[in-house]
Amino acid sequence: MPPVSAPPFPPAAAVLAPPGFARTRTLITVAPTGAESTKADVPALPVTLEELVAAAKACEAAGAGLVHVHIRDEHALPTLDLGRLRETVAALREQTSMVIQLSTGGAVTDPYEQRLRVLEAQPDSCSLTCGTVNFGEDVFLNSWPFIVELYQRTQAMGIVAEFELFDLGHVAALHRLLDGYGAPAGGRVHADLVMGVPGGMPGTAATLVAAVAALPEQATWSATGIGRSTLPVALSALAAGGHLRVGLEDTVTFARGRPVRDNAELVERAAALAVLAQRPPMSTEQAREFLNLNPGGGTSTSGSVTGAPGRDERAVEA
Ligand code: KMH
Ligand code: ZN
Repeated sequence: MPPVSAPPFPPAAAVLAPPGFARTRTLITVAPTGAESTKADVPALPVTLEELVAAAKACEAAGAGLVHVHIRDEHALPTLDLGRLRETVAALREQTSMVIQLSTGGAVTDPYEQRLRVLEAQPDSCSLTCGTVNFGEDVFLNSWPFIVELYQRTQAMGIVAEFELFDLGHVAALHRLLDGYGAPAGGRVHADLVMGVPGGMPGTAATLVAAVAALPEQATWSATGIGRSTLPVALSALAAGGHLRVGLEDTVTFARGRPVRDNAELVERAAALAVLAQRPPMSTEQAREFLNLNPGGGTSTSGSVTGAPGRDERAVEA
């Protein structure tokens, strides 16, 4: 179990400014599986390691720079089994060059302790949801103590936290987290607006603009629209200078009455939109640089639990 006390990370005001190409390129994240759809309902869903790696490779070729990973067990049900997670990270590292982000959200039924232990699989990045939200018929629980515990562990382990924001209240919680506990590992504050969940903020242009306006000043962000809000959110995000997340976790219908062929189809569409917006997809190398990740793993500004640098050792841009 990793220690829970964080090394001295800089205050939130000292987060890194994004590199110049963050304005001219689009980070495309693919979320290929999720925890909600069943293989029976969505046959294109990658549920085995082989299917997941094949999907990731196809999505990388189509322009995705980051893969947000949920895994399934031998019955294709969501699992946070640590052995499987480690195997998954190793396979994705070997066969792709994408940034590997493990979900710490898991399924709504997953206990906090298992969600914390996901970090032990040593991904480049992990999702960190900044509050509780009604989630269809369910509740996706993220208490403040859990959020803080998870955040401090990411800092101590040099894992880049991506802040998942399902509601405007979660944006306020992100400020509270940064003010209280400093910048994330890597120094980049990167958030993902998850819009259109029944119970969360709606997937509309007006809501996206309000959420973006409320983000911390230096934050970069992507957006994803669940279900039929996919296209309005993607188009709004590009218009507002943001990045994109797509995938079968969020969208199973490509157009009215037409199921998504596979994850790569969604990435291809996102990449085409990004090209139209004259902000083509980032390469995987650029995605790593964007998040301040070393090519060989770990962050440039933090690393081991004992060796994480203090504020003065970090390259903090004005
Ligand atoms: N499956 C949802 C309950 C995340 O990956 O961090 C949570 C989720 C968020 O998908
Ligand atoms: Zn997820």
